[in-house]
Amino acid sequence: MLALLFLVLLTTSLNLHVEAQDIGSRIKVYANRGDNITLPCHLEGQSDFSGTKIKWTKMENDSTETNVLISMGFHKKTYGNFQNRVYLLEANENDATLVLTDINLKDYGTYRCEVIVGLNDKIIEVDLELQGVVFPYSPRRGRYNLNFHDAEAACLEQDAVVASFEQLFEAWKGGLDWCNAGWLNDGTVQYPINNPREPCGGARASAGLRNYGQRDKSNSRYDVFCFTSALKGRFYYLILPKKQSYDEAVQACKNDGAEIAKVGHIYSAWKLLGYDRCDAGWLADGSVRYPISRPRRNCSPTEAAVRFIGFPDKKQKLYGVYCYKTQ
Ligand SMILES: *[C@@H]1O[C@H](CO)[C@@H](O)[C@H](O)[C@H]1NC(C)=O
Ligand SMILES: CC(=O)N[C@H]1CO[C@H](CO)[C@@H](O)[C@@H]1O
Repeated sequence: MLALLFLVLLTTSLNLHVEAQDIGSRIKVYANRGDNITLPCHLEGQSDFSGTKIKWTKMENDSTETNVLISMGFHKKTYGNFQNRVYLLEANENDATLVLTDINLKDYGTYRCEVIVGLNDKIIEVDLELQGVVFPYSPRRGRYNLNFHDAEAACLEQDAVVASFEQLFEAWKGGLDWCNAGWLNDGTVQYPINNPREPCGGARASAGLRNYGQRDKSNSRYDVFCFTSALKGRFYYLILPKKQSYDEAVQACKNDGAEIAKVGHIYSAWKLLGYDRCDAGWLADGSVRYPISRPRRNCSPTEAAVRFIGFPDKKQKLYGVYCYKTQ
């Protein structure tokens, strides 16, 4: 209904400065990493766009805008990491739809299509959501050791980015329960609780996200919630005749034409591909984990999860290894 109203406004009041600020009617587009997608922007009732200016921008978390593509008739320019990855579909003369190719994790967010015809300025917003998985992360040196910048680097090293509030909220709705606080990409520190209990914000508190609010990005130290999406390559457990030390594990993957897998890889394979393997294996950060999709005796009996053994002594020859092969 509101969407309809907005279109009516657009078509009947060409002299008004109209902004599509109604969140309820905002367009959402869902994608996986690596996909090519279109971000729709049609302006009904508009006479053709030739000679008009079309400007696509992305809203950043600090509410600034960065340029994606600007088109003035035949002149088109693309910007930053969108360079050579975006173009206008131009399906018809009212179409300002953007094609975005080879989606990556940082493409997540809100895009704004602005069409300027003479003195009129039309804006449509589109949310690009990535299908993926949120996972809590703390490094070898232990819990609550990451300032915001460390947290960004830690997720990147695991083939992930720092999760947004919306991504953590979705993960919480999907059952994520984690009692250590972690950074989100808006600079807040939060944690998701589905089973309220005393050490995690109180047994009587309702289930939800516990929010510590904005924290000092340089001086406050927490864990982090990372987000990753579909894999382009292949994640697998390497079958070997014996258990490995960490260095042997790294070499074994190399010998197989692969690399030792990252924490983001194991979560993505587990969540999005249902990967299940009851063998503890080394990962690139020196942790040992195994992914269980079908809970059973001796293999995470109570829940589907990526089980965490810890960060053992790297010389111990007690584990297998998970590898990742880019295809
Ligand atoms: C996406 O588009 C690019 C360039 O237009 C093309 O080379 C590629 O094959 C497409 N990828 C997919 C997954 O369709
Ligand atoms: C102001 C601010 O918080 N900017 C951050 C937006 O998100 C990117 C990616 O996570 C960070 O690099 C910026 O620091």
